Amino acid sequence: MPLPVPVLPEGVDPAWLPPEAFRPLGSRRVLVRGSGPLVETVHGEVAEACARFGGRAVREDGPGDTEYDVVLELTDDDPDRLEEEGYTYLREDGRTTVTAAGGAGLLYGLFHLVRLDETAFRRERRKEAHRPTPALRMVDHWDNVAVHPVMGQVERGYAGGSLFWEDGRARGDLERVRAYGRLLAACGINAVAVNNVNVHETEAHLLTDRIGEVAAIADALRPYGIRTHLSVTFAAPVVLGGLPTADPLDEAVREWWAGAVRDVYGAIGDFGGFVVKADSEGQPGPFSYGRSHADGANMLAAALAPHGGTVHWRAFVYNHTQDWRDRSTDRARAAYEHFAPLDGEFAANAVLQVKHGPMDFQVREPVSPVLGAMPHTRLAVEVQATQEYTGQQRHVCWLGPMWSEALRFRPEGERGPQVGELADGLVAVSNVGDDPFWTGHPLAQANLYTFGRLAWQPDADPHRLLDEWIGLTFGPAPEHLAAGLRAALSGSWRTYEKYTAPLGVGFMVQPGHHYGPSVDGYEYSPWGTYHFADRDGIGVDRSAATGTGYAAQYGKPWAEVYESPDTCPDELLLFFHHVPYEHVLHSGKTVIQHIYDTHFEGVAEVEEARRVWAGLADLVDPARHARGAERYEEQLRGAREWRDQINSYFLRKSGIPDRQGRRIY
Ligand code: GCV
Repeated sequence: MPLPVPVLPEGVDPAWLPPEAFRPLGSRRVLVRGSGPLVETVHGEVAEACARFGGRAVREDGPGDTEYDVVLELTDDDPDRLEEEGYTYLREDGRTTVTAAGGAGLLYGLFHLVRLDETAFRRERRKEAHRPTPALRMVDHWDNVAVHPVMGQVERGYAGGSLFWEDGRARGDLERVRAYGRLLAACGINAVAVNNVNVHETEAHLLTDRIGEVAAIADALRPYGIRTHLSVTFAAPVVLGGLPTADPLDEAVREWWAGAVRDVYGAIGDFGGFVVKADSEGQPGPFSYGRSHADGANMLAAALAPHGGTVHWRAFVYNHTQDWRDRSTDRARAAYEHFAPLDGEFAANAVLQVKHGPMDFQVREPVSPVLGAMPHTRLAVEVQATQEYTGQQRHVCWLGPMWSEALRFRPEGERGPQVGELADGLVAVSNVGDDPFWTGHPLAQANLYTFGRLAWQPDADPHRLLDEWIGLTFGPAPEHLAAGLRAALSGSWRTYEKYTAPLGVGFMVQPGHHYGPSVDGYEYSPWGTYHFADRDGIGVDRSAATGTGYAAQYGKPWAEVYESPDTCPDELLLFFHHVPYEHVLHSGKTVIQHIYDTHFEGVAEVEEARRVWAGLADLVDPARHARGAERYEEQLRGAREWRDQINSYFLRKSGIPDRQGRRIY
C-alpha cells in the first residue's frame, strides 16, 4: 500500500518540498518496482504527484503497459555497490531510470529527480551512481520535553516550540513530524536525536518508562529512512535505576545499561543509539569515578553493540568554571587535551562528536585540531544550524560556506585528506521548531537544507546547494528572484562576521542569551572566552612560543602557519595572536582600520540585502515575504548596534581615529 504523503497543517510552509516541485515527475507515467516499507513511501510520493499533475503511477509491472517515462526500481543484485542508501540515475531512450539496492536509496533517488526538475526527463544522461560520503547524517534537537525555566522548550531554539514535545509530553499528532522527516530525507539526513543533550530530570525518563513516546516519534520518522536517537544522562543508573553509582566499570552499572538498552530495542527495533554530553557544562560523566571518556563511551557502546546501535559521545569538554585571571588555561585547548590521548581506545560503535571549531560555534573559528589528531577513532563533525551566535534566525546568516570551509580543511596540509573525508558522520544542531516557517526566518531554511546536502557530500560546492534550495523552494522562478535570493544569502555569513566580533576573536555577545553585542560580556567570566583588549592591542596569544600553546595542537603545516602573525590568515589573526591595533594585516590595512571598515561595510551590506528583499515582494509568497521583511528590520537595527558598540569601544580603547572620519560614538 502506498504511504500517503504527510498533510501539512493549515498555514505551514512546505519549505523545499512544495507540491509544485513534483510537477515534472507527476505529469508522467511512472513505474515503481520493488517491495518494502520505504518503497511504499516512494510509491505514495509518486501516486500523490501523479494524482495532482495528471500522470500515471504504476506499481510493479502494469498489465500490458511497458511504456513508462520513469522507472524507480529496487534490484536484488548490487553491481554498483550502492548498498542501502545509494542509487543510480540514468536517462536513456527517452526513459529515466532510478535504481537502488535498498529502500532508502530509492527514496533518495526519487528526491534526486525532484531536484533535477524537468532536466531529469529531457536530456539523455549516462548512468551516474550516487552514494553518501558519511554514513551518519544527523540532526540533534536540543528540545526539552518540559519547558525549562531558563532555556525554555528548545534550548537555543529560535523557531517556536518543539516539533516533538508539548505540555511535558510527546505531541499526540505527529503528522508534522512525518512532514519533517520527509524534508530531512529530501536533503539526505538519516538520523534525528529528539531531545536536548542537557538531559534534565523529565527527559531522563525517556530512556525507560517514557520510551513509548520516543517510539511514537520513531514510527513517524522511519518511513523516511530516519533512525531515532536519544540523548541520555550518564547518571541514568543512579537517577533512574536507583544504583549507588554510575561508574562505567562497575558490573551492576553495566548490567543496568544492558537491560535498559534491551528494553529500548524492544520498543524501537531500529533505534539508532545515544547522544551523550558528559562532564560538560555541569552534566555528569565518568570523571566523577576517576574513569576516562573512553571508559564511559565504551560502556554504552557495549550495551548498544548487540543491537546495532551507536553512541555519539560529545567532545565538548572544558572547564566552565575557569578563573579569568588564570592565563595558563585556554578553553580552546580542552577538547584536544581530553580526547587526543584516547585515540584508538574507543569501541567500533562509538563515534566522537566534535564541534567543528575548538570553542563554540562562533562566526569564525579555526577547525578543531581534534579532527586531525584521532585517526583511529570514528569522528562526527558537529555544526550548529540553530543560529545561537550567528543572529538567532532574526539575522540572515547562511552558514553553508563556513561549514564547507571546515569540511574541506586538510589537517595534514595540501596532500592529506579533507575533514569531510575523515569524518564518519556530520551532525547539525537543528534550527527547526513548530514555527509555520519551520526556522523562524524563512531564509534560515537554507541552512538546514545545505547542511543535509553537505552531509551527503561534504565537498559539494555550497553555492550550488543554495541554488538547489532556491529552485526547490521558490519553484521555477524568474531569474530576477533567484538572483535576489542569491544576493541576500550567499555573502550573508561574511556580512554577519563583518559587523560582529572581528578577525576570529569570537564572543563579544550578551551573556546568557547570546544575542546582540556586549564587547566585554564574557571578558571576566568563568567560561573561558576572552579577547584581552587593552589600550595597545587585542587578541589571544595561542602561539607555542609565547602563548597558550594551542597552535601546537595542529600537525604540519598548520602549527607553523598559525604560530606566527606573519603567516596566520587575517581572518583568524585575533584567535591566535595578541597584536597592536596598528598591526598591518595581509590585506594592507591596520587591525583597527579593518575593524572600523568592516563594521561600516557590514551594515551597508545589510541595508542592501533588505533593499533586495523588499524588491522581491511581488515574487515571494506574501506571508513569507512579510516575515522576512520584519526580520530584516531587526537585523538592520541589530547590525547598527553591533557596529556602533564595537567601533566606539575600540576608538575609546585605542584612541586611534577612523581614517575616513566616519561617525563613531
Ligand atoms: C546544549 C553552548 C550552548 C549550550 C549548549 C552547549 C552544548 O554552550 O550555549 O546551550 O548546550 O553549547 O553544545 O552542549
